[in-house]
Amino acid sequence: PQTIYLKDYTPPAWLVEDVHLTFRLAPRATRVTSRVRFVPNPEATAREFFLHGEELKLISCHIDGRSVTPEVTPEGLTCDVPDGPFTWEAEVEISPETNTALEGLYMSSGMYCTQCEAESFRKITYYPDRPDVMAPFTVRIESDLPVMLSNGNPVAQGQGWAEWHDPWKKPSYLFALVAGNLVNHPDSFTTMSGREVELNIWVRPGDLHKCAFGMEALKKSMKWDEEVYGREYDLDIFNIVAVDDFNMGAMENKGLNIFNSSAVLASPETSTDANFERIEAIIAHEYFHNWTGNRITCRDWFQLCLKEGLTVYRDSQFTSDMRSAPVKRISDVIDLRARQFPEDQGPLSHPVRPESFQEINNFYTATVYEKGAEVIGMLKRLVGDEAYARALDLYFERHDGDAATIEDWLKVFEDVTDRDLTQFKRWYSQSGTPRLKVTEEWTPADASRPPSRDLAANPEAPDQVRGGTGTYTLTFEQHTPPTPGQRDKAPQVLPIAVGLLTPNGDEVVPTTLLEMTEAKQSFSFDGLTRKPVPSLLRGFSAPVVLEREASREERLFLLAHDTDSFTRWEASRDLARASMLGALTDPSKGPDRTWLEALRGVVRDTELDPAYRALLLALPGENEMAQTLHERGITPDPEAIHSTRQAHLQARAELWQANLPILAEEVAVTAPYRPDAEQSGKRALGAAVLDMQSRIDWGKTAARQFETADNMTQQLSALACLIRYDAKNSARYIRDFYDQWKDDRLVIDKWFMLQVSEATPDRAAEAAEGLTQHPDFDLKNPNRFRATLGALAMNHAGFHRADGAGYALLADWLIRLDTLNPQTTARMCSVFQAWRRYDADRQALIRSNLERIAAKPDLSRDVAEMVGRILA
Ligand code: B3K
Ligand code: ZN
Repeated sequence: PQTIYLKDYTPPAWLVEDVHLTFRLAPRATRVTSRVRFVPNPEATAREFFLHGEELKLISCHIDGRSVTPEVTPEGLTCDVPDGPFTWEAEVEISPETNTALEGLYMSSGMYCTQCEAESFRKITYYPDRPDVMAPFTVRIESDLPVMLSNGNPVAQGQGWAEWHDPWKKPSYLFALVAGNLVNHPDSFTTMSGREVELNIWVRPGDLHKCAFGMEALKKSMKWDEEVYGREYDLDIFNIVAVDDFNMGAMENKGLNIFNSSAVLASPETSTDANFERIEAIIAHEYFHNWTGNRITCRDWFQLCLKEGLTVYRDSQFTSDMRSAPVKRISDVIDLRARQFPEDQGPLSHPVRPESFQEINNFYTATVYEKGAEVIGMLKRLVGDEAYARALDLYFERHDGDAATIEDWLKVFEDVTDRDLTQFKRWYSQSGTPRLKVTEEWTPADASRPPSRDLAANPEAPDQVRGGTGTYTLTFEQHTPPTPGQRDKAPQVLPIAVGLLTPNGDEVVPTTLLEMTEAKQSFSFDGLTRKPVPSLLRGFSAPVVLEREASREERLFLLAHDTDSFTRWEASRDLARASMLGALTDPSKGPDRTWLEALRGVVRDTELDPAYRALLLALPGENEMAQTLHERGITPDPEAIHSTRQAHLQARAELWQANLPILAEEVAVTAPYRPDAEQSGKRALGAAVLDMQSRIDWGKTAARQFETADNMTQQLSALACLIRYDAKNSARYIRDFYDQWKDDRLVIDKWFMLQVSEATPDRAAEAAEGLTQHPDFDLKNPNRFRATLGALAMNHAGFHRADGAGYALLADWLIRLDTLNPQTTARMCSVFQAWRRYDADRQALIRSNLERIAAKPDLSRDVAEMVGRILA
């Protein structure tokens, strides 16, 4: 397979002035005719005429009305063309019904839909399928189906046809078409300049009652983007469609967002609080793309983070504003560590802006998305909120209608702030997670020196530090281990937010941003009377691994007193990690009781947000512990991690036994179900309490909750506890749940997933294998596949079972799926990325399974690239 390099970018030879498409829909023989007006690109160096096209049956083609015979290859076609502007017309035939890859035009439960990003428009017709070719589209759809949608505004419709026109020029990856027997949940939105926009969520008839929440989320997103970024919507209509078979969450096609039904449909009875929050965030994310992605798109796919990093950053700001900012930040860091850190520290590590690829779909990664968003957060921290706002205004003004680059993006910040961002740009080109070592030094009060004026003059400074002459110095050393293709790393710009606390808990130095640019750098604080306690990397101000072994006393102090909610949570996390590490390295050691006592105090503090307390309670997961051990040069033993973690949870439940009823009562929700932050937080804490109670009463309380819950959040958390702690009856509850929900695909996905993710390590592979034999298992549906085989990989100890049963089962199914759906298969291969963490026996087992996948005849380019990189 061919490798594409960023450095080889050349501008397109031909630009497109406008596009007319006609679709005559038929399941196995859809005819697509295109009429495209090409003009020479004055900026191009070559004139070669090449159109992408894959898996197309070419019926005819014409240039300026004359029939031509192009040279066709599996990748596209070339043709002799005039020197000046001309009109290209082509007719092709495609087969949506047999398209199981879910890329291009395909069918899902009787409806037609499309997915073109990144490079699948070429499976619909011949076209320059690259994001720097932008054009207005007019689309005519012909079919018997009642609803026919495309991008832009509706122009006209009649019996059996509909026409759409999108006046905004766009790249082909934003093209979309939907046709089906659909019903809509309608609404409207009046934009800041007073324009009325029609809004619709289109679903299959049985799903109409699951649209209201998504619609509210859409309206909130539209309003928020006006208020916070000054961005107004720009068409008369905005459509969202829910599709059951979809490779990812959703897609931001201009004016016609297509969603995995799991990312838009919700009702209290069938969706959890986490589902609601995710739906709100994805709807916002896709909507925000209208400006960051669609109006300003990417010059080429190497610039993917330009739209994805920024849009993730924007949707996280939105969620922080709609819900709780500290809770959102902590959840994002948990996610970053779970998904991005292992990626950045393993064989798949790549820069936020990759420099080469074989299959671009393999680069829709946590690094491009989540680290890409972290980079924007750092930039904002460094320049300040006000300069960030001005830079964004300039970005929208300067680049509206452009296919832009990271250079363009950074330039607006340089122009607005006069900063030189050359070094900062390393965040885009250098892969790997920086390690940050910290040492501290305290120079006590020196009587011969006059007291520090700054602090003495500061009326906010606590009394006991006034007049001090002591100096506290923090020395940081940054180091990024080598990553594939990048041996030597240069120092990065690290914004390090620190606060200093006095031993009685007052903040003597409020949050201050230190700007580290050297490999080793010191920062001093003077005018102090006593050695302060540092609160480091507040808000997780840079995506690094902090290497500092603080004492247990210091961590306990921060857990009790830190004024920054992130570092306070981090102290609790560090204590949990230290306790588990202690038990793992010395089996005679049990859980750290002092920590558990201290944590109990904080968790009982009713002044604190229940959602935040739930986060304080959550122990690092088994995968995170494996990663932590690996970072410390210890080979993780999955079984030992599992049993140690369980022992911790058990000890805590027993220790806190007397407090559980009171906690449960405190978080009980009596008001009607609402999926908002307040109620969800209480239910999250409630679920943690229920887990502890279930360890003690063997599922008695959980059974009651399972029977009486009026919402999926509580029904599912109860079922999880019953599977975990009531081995005798769990089969019955699992059956009851199935009987209750067998007609709801999204709930049955949960049912599949829970049985695998909650299975004991010795049973997980069998549970997954058994479910693949269930009549409702559907290899072609990515949600169901992930719910079954993806869930196995999430069951850390089950997946890594020493006999290799987990690896073999997953590899078997990946080999089967590759023939049908390369993209989902390739994505799932990443569960093997951390294989070198483990012992030699497990490594050998994983290697042989990866080699088995690699040896599959006709292996897709997607999977070949992934397995090749993982094994390299
Ligand atoms: N832009 C799409 C992702 C497309 C993935 C293609 N393999 C969804 C999003 O990020 O909003
Ligand atoms: Zn996106």
